[in-house]
Amino acid sequence: MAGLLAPHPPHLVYAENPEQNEPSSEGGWEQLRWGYERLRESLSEIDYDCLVILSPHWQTYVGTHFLGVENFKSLSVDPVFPNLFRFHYDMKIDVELAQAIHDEAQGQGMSVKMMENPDFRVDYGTITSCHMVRPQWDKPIVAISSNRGHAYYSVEVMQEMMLELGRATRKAIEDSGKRCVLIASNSLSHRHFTTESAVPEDMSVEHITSHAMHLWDMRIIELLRAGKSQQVVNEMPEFVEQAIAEADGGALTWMLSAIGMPEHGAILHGYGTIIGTGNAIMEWPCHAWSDA
Ligand code: 2X7
Ligand code: FE2
Repeated sequence: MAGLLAPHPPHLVYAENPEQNEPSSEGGWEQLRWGYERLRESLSEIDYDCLVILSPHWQTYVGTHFLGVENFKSLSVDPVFPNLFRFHYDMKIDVELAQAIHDEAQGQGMSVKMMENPDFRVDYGTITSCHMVRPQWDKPIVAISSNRGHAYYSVEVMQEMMLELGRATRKAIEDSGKRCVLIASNSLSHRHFTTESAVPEDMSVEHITSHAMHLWDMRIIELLRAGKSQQVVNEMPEFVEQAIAEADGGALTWMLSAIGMPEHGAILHGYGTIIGTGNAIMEWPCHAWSDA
């Protein structure tokens, strides 16, 4: 098992110019794309069966949902950046593992549901992170929604639910015997510009929105590099409130819980901003830890 923080701004796919994406670019956001390159290199050394991902852009307001159809194939258009992301995806789902995590979470009293509509359009967060982690699209995926508990309760309640979902995920994966890479798909600080430059990939205008956002990003990265996962979870309410952090969707807390709230330091593969938001690419190579 390995855990990843793998952010999903569609700009990264746009800048890569894969054949599945309709718009074309002159590149951009290289610091982050080189970070993803280093992550892919690191993952190429391990053999795994499946990607398990939680995306804050699949928003379900009644419980946590799991994609529950073997194959999803369609066009995904980013609602905010249709000029950057019109991506033709063809995705295999590990329905068996999705169902097992669903059942385990249900057994723990969580509100959960399998999403069995074959015409459902998969969100761009799931697609972007999966593409950047594994552009070959040859691994089955378990995709988990964000139940937005912070919106109608609080960040604290959302965290508790994600800790429980993480434990259920871990138990179901262990029982399945499958080797999984778990992806928290989110940016860190998430205050973004409200206008776009004429050339979106013009890097002369790319920077963090404010010093305060930079300080929060660096704090979270240093804590994770130092193995202080529990402290990050403890500080999440302040981080979410002050940095409008995209970890509000629960992905980071879920992933840290699923890999056992590690005290081992994470590897930082890259950091960069995208329309002012802070994004870190990080890896927790649990498979290499003797106590894992
Ligand atoms: O979804 C995103 C994001 N999280 C950050 C920046 C830009 C676009 O999309
Ligand atoms: Fe996002």
